[in-house]
Amino acid sequence: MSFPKDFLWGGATAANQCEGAWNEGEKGPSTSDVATGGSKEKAREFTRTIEDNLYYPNHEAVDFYHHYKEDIRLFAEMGYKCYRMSIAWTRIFPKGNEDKPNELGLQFYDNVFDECLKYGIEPIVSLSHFDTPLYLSDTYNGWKNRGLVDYFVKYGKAVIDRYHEKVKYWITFNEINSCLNGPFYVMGIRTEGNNKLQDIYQGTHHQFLASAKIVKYAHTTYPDIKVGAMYAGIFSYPHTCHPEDVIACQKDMDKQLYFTDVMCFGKYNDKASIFLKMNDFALVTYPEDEETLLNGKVDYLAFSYYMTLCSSRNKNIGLNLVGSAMNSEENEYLSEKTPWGVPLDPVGIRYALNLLYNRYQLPLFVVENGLGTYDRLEEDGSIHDEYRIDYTRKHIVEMKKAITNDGVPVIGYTTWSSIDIISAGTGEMSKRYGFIYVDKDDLGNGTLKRFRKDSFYWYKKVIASNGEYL
Ligand code: P53
Repeated sequence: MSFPKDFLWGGATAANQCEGAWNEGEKGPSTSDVATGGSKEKAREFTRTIEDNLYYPNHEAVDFYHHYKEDIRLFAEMGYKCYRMSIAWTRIFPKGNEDKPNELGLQFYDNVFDECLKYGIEPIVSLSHFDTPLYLSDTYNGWKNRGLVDYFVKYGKAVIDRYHEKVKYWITFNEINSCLNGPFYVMGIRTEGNNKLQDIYQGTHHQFLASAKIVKYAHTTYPDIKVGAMYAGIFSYPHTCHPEDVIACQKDMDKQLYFTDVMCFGKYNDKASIFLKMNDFALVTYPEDEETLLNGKVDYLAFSYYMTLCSSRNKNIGLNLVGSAMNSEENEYLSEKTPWGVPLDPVGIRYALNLLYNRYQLPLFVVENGLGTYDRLEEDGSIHDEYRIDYTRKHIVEMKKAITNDGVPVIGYTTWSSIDIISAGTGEMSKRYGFIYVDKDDLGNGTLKRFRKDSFYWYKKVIASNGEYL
């Protein structure tokens, strides 16, 4: 048994982490433009304004904005069937609330999509990936304000109207549950202390509405379009078979899956409602919200997979701001960790696929999976990243079992990332995920020249054989 014939192999990036050109083409600043450089020891800071003496790695990133032709040519050389990317809201509506979209921004993505389609690469597009317009954050405290629903829907309609013939698969919000670890970065909400969780849940209520309205619009206007939700891959095992550890694990998972529950089921089911009540979160909702949610159920569920965690009755797991596990118990059966402390667990992707399918019965799309680590550029321009090949191979093997042995429908697989980009968690370049190396360091120095890693040639064979060669 093997992968479906039309399986979508490819790679992924996000606008804020690869495009650069943060103030070109009339683009406005977003939350990621006020994120400073950090490291695994030091979290990134989010400044109020852009300060002259600070380094903001996303401003130039790897300059995909000026290199997209070269980069997409390399993706095509790898044989990509699809390329997952995001549109920067602030290229289309620089402040987020303008009357008319910015034609320069629209033209840029037309160029990118045309370049992809020229090679038969299907674009998979997220509307929001950690880049709320800074103006909306400053003026309304971001998604905490219900006003953002209409602004986002307007933006979503504008790009779907423009690109519906070029883009079939859409994702409304990247990693809907990642708001829990970074409300400002993810949803433009500045919040601290007692109100923090309340604000986050209120903000996501608004995101659910915006997503549902876009789903409904897409379905009624362009029946071929598929709109997905996306889950930040937090998958936990019970640390022991102590019954209370097993319950703690279920609770930890429910807490993360709360967000996709609403988007996939189209309502706050009993689990979600009880969760809100138990935590004393009082959401401000309008009577019509119920119908809005019900009419905007997503068509598929995309997710990222990097690791598994372990829950126990003593701790509450989560993710920390640098993108590694927080409060997880150690898993004694997993021996390897990345230098950033991410435990490697290829079997976990099979677990994840089964878990999500059992809960939602929706087609799944693995839109992020990859190894973030140090690479060395050799003098002859080669990069021998056999560790990345090994990592990816093992994950694909397990994904294949989920498809062929367990009967989980999977639309496709996109590695994180296609090309080296700025790390979301730390702002580093040296935490490299790409199959294409970019000559740039953590301080922003480098030629931006691109080099094919060994994994590039390996992945090309995997795609060409539809996952038979691994
Ligand atoms: P970085 C944390 C945990 C899991 C996924 O992360 C996460 C995060 C965010 O820190 O986000 C996704 O770059 C995200 C990407 C991000 C990627 O994981 O922190 O969708 O934007 O780059 C990897 O190592």
